[in-house]
Amino acid sequence: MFEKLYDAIVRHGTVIIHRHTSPDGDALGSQLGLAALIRDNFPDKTVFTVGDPAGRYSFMEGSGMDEIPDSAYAVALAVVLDSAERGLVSDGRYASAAFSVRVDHHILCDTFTDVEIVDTSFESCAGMIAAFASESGLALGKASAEALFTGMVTDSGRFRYDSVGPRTFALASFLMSAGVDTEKLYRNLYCDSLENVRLRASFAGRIKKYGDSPVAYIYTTAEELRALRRDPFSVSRGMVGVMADIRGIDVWVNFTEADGRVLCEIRSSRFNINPVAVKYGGGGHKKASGAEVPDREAAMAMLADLARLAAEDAAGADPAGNGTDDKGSADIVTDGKVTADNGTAGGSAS
Ligand SMILES: [Mn+2]
Repeated sequence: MFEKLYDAIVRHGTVIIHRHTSPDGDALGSQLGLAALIRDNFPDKTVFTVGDPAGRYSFMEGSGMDEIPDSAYAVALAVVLDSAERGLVSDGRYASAAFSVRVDHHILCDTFTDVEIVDTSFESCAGMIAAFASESGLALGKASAEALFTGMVTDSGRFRYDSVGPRTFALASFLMSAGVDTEKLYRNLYCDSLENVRLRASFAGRIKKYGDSPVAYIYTTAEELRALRRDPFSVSRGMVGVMADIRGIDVWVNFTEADGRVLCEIRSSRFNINPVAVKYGGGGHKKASGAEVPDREAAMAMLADLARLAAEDAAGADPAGNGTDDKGSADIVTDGKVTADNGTAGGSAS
């Protein structure tokens, strides 16, 4: 499925690699992994990686981005990775490249490059680049393998999510045989500041159960948020995980009052909670979605909807609705057609 990417790389002397803004482990992993892969296999090519800073993933080798002039795009191939929509791409100059290819694993909702390689059955974009390396018979170096492995392990929730299958482990095995130092990687990925651990502990103490339902929540008022001296996003997204992995809790929501609204981060270990997020104007994934509601009353109404959904779905045979769209096979689109958007709004996890 990657012939067009391979051909495009062969045909261009300069390759500029983009990914989404505020990069996560997969955005950077696929970007740095592909850059190293091209450098290793096509030493005569000039490869640039561009975008906003790597943030907490700055420990990754080569994560300092390149500054390049606009003129570099005139004869270049731009590769856009892990980005579902054009507005999410860091550095919009990819659009001025001589040719462009996108590789992504999100539900197709926008087409904006000359060649689009989108396959939602992959757990990560890095996994797609690993498959590209494997299918194309490219030599895989340690730097490339470590970056790609970082993307796979982070976007798969440490190989736990539904999207993980035999292919995930086959590709992880392929990467590990190039010498991935997992001990060093996990030390960088899975460690937190004492301050954050204390904050999580205080949030754990505030978990509430919604009646007799398997729904839990934490509600942080605007006043409480001010006292924490944290930005709303880091509390909303950063603290939702304290409610994960609790026996008897299948759905959980972290509510955070900010700027006159209530941010809602919704998660489930079993059910497709996405329709509830969509009902409240948000979106995201089946088991991880987000929304914003006007007030506490609306937040409580959302909990009632989630409790109802959990009760109904638990009675059904297919709790997560896995029989349908999640296992989509390869969508390779080369023209301008856009398929239906299943909802990536709402600022939820990617
Ligand atoms: Mn991704």
